[in-house]
Amino acid sequence: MTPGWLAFHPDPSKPRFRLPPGAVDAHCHVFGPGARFPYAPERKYTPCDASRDQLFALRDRLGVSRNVIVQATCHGSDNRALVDALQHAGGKARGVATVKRGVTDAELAAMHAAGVRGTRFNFVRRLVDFTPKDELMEIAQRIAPLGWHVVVYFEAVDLPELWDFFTALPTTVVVDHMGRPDVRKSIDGSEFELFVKMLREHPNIWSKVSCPERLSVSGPPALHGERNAYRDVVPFARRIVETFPDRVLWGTDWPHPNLKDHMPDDGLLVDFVPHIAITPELQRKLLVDNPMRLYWPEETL
Ligand code: 0GY
Repeated sequence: MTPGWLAFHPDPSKPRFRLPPGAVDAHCHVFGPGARFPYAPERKYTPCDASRDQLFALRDRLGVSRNVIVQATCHGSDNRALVDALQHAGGKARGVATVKRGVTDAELAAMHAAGVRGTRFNFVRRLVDFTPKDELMEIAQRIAPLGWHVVVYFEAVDLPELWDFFTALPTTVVVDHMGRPDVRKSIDGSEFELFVKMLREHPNIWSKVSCPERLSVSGPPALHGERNAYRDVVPFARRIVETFPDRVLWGTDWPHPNLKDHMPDDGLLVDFVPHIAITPELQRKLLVDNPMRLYWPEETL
């Protein structure tokens, strides 16, 4: 594991907020185990192992019903750990893979059969080397006929440069972690407004309102026992949930790669939800209806 980085919380608290039946954790990962599913040679960090069985145990502890497992950069475009997790989830997990331009139709079909429903394009410089946009567009065109979507991860300052590419994608586009706003800046400032404008003008673009623990400056609760964590992220996430209630997803981001300062208690991340989706209807859309429509459409017809 990369020195100085933390392992996931060994004993997350039981959330106070009761998730609605059928709730989906739509952003989480599996890492390795490295001895069985080696990490990619080109990776920028080495995580702690975080197995599918540990993910499924967390799911049950938090009261989540299903997972969407997202390929992380430390596994590159080798999706074997992801596919293995999907195949052992009893239908309760779907996935987002990372594919390269040379991927074959047979490989795509095999991933689809395992439960993959999207591909991820990562633009966070500390995590990946640059992939040319024409190559990514070609991949998007390959996966579109399968009904897959594209998940994009980037930093807010890079949105102006990425705007034309994102808005030209031929599929549903899901933005990780609200496009990583700088929550020290005004919610009404030009940076966050550009993100809101992108969703307003492009009804195929969705957002995950995840990762308050990464975005927060105020951090976890200072007082032991207080469960109102990451409050500086609340106005940003709440605005997205209330403006685009049918295009938002929530996830834990377990096992939280790359965190150095503190490791979130996953129970607190669940208790964050009623602060950003304040009515039962908004909660049901965020946690159940939207992820089901995107990842298990055959069950929602
Ligand atoms: C996340 C966030 C991070 C890492 C990755 O694929 C990844 O390695 O996404 C991060 O370091 O911000 O969504 O897991």
